[in-house]
Parts: sequence; C-alpha cells; structure tokens
Amino acid sequence: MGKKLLTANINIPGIETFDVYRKNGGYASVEKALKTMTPDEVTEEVKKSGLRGRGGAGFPAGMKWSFLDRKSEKPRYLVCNADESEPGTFKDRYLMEKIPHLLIEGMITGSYALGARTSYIYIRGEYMYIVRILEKAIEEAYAAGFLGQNILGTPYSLDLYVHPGAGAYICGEETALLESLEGKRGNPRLKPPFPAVAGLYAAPTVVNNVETIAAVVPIVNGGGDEYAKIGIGKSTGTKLISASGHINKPGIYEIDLGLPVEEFIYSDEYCGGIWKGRKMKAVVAGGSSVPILPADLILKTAKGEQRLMTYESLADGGFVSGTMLGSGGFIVYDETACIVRNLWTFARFYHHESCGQCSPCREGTGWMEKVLHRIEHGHGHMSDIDLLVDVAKKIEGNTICPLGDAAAWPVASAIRHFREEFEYHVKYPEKVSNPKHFELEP
Ligand code: L3W
Ligand code: SF4
Repeated sequence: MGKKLLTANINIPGIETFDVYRKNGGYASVEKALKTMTPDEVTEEVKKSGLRGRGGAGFPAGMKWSFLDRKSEKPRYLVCNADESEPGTFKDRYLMEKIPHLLIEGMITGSYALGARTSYIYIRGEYMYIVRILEKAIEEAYAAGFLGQNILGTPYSLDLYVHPGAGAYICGEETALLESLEGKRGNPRLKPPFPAVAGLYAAPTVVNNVETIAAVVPIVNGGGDEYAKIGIGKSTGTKLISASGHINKPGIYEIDLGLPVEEFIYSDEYCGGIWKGRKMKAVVAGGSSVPILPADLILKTAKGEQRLMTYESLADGGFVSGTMLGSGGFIVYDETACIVRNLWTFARFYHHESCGQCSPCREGTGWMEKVLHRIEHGHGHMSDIDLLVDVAKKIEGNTICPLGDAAAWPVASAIRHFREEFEYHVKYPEKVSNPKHFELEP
C-alpha cells in the first residue's frame, strides 16, 4: 500500500470546505512556513525533497524555484498551470474538485517561498465548474485570514486569482499560458529566456503544475528529507496516475514512485488487470505526447529489467524502446485495439491544437493526420508508412515548443513497434475500412 500524501483526506465528507479542511490539519504548512521559516528555508525543503514537476517534463521543482531571479526589481509571480488538457490526463481535476484547499494552501506556502505578492491559477476553460469551486474556497481562505493583507498577522500579504483559459491545449505550454494570462493569443514564446527570468509581464515567474504545488504541503509539513525517502533514485515522492483504457479499474491512483509497472497494471489495488480477460497490447504511459510501447516493453526494458513507475525506468531505452512518465496519463490498450486508428485520433488532436507559428508543426501535423486518415480508411500506400516516419523526423526538434515533438513521437514509436499493423491496413483495405474492425464499446 503506497503513501497517500495528497489523497489521504480526499473522501472526507465536506473536505472541500475551509472548516472541515482546517479541522483535518489543513493550512498547517502555511502556519509553519510563515511563522517559523524564512522563504529560503521553504525553498530548501522543496530542493531536499527531490520533487520533480508533475505536469510532464519532470524538471526539479526546487531547482526551478532557485532559478527565480530574486535580484530583479520587478514583482515575482507564482502561476499554477491548471490547464490540464493532455489526452488521458485527469488527475489535477480530481484534486481541485475534491480538495481545492490543498492547492490553495500550496499556492500560499509556495508564493511565500518565492516572494510573490500576487499569484494566479490558470485553469482550462472547460473546467468552469471547478473555477466556481476554487473561487468559493479562495473566498473562504480570505475570510479566515489565510489570504489578503498580513496573513496570520505576519508581514506577508498575498492575493490569489483564478483565470480560466478559452479551450486551447497549447495554453498548457508554460509560455503560451503566460501570453494568454496577459490577455494575448496563446502562442508559445522562444526559450530562453525562461519564465524564471522573464515570465508574466516580463517579470520573474515560476509556473508549476497543480500536483507539484499540492505536493509542497506535505513537503513543508513533514520535511523534504522525509518526502525524499519515498520513491527510488531521482524519482521521489508519490505521483497521481490517471489510468484509463481497457483495464478493469480505471481511475486516479496515488502511487509511490518506483512501483513496478506490472503491479500497477495487474494488482487489484490499482488497475485490476486487463478487462474481459484479454491480453494487453500496448500502453501510452504519460499522456498522448509520449512514445507508445508494446506490452512486453512496458513490463520489461530492452535489457530485461523490470520496468518501474519512475522517470528513469520508463525512459530506459530512449525513444527506441522506452517512453516517458510524462503527466502520468496511463492509457492501456487490449489486443483488440487498432493502433492505426488510435494514432489517427491523436494526430487529429495535435493538428487541431497546433498554434501554427512554426511550419514543421503547422504543416507536419496536418500532413500526418491526412496520411493516417487514408491508411486507416483503406486508401493508403505502402510508401505512406515511411512518409509518416519522415515527416515525424522532420518535426522532431525543429519547433518552438514541445507540441511538435509530442505529435511526432507517438507516430514514430507506433510505426517502430507496430509496423505490420500499418502494412496490414494497406494490404487489406476492405477489412480495415470497416469501422467495426476494432471495438469501441464493451
Ligand atoms: C530556468 C533553465 N528554468 C528548464 C523550466 C522550464 C519549465 C520546466 C521544464 O514541457 C512536457 C513536454 C510535454 N532555467 C530551465 C528552466 N526550465 N530549463 O523547467 O521545461 P521543459 O522545456 O523540459 O518542458 P516543458 O516545456 O515544460 C512539458 C509533456 O510535458 N507532456 C505534457 C503534458 C500536458 C499536461 C497537461 O495537460 N496538464 O500535463 C506530457 O508528457 O510533451 O515534454 O518550466 O521553464 N535553464
Ligand atoms: Fe505552435 Fe506547434 Fe510551434 Fe508549438 S510547435 S509553437 S504549437 S506551431
């Protein structure tokens, strides 16, 4: 049984209210930080914890905080990335909906550490009902003296705002998010400069995912060293995994990093195995933006080692025989799933969501979508398969933001591991052009 640092109290009736949250130990990290620690000491605990960004990239959170330009005369900002839009990822929604004060508590403690006096939660527009939940919780926190002027009678003051996006996946990319927060079109910026130096309104800014900010609460309460005892190597602490697809128990699980992938998929504590007694065919481990792996390679690395739920183990083998933990959007496919159709769905998504600033992404995502559409619908040519690989290679590494790579990796990995399935689509168009050749519904 793993530790439940974020979700232990999530099912307590009324936990979404300030009173119940507080009675169950809520806001202790704010009291501890503001009354007994300096901002640098809070940052030090986050560094010691080894916490890595939970939004997808896994960048060390304490290091990001220490990069913040504290010498600048401009104001500093903490911005929470709640633009959860990665296909297969629905963990931040769960936290914000069920236990909104945990995020608000993390925002206050984190803002104190960074010296921010104004902070923002940028949330995807489709989560409008959660905007209301957060706004109600923020109102309660103001009324209780945890937000506003001189929090808990200390010299520290903070204002916190929720800002909804307008439905663009690209606004989850941190610089597009900042553009959007400034009221502009959500086009990603070139990096460097990183937001830590020139972020919101060109001022020093830290952008962290919801789950990362929530994890600051147990880290400050229990100490960074305690947090770092959970997990393996550079993958410390717990991680929320959104599990979906052809499994018996889809849902959101808080796991200790380092859990064997096999245990996560097959044990009753987590996914409960593949539904209908079928075999597993493939897994997308970290949201749609990461390479897809066939069943054997998700359980064991190419070297024959047991694959673990860590940033390092899942990535073992690079982009040839490895994948990424990413955002923890774990999608499982059974033996009846059609890889080509799945890939076409992903390609449609990335083409639709490309902001269009760089040609390889703007043109390449559209090209991949069209070629996959014709293969899937029985009009493909054998040469289309290598054409897809070629287009994916031309996108990878040649774009402003990671959306280009995110569109290319699933295509390249699916052809690498399931080439015969693409060839089958070309050879037997009459079989695959029937949409019933794969199973959508139980
Ligand atoms: C200061 C430096 N800061 C790096 C900061 C940087 C950012 C963070 C990571 O992409 C991934 C992407 C998606 N000085 C710095 C520095 N930083 N060097 O560290 O940066 P980076 O560039 O490695 O990644 P990113 O641009 O943040 C995010 C993948 O996540 N993904 C997407 C998930 C989407 C969701 C969602 O919808 N919620 O999670 C899934 O796998 O493909 O690779 O803050 O500023 N020298
Ligand atoms: Fe826009 Fe795609 Fe370029 Fe990112 S990679 S900036 S989404 S065109």
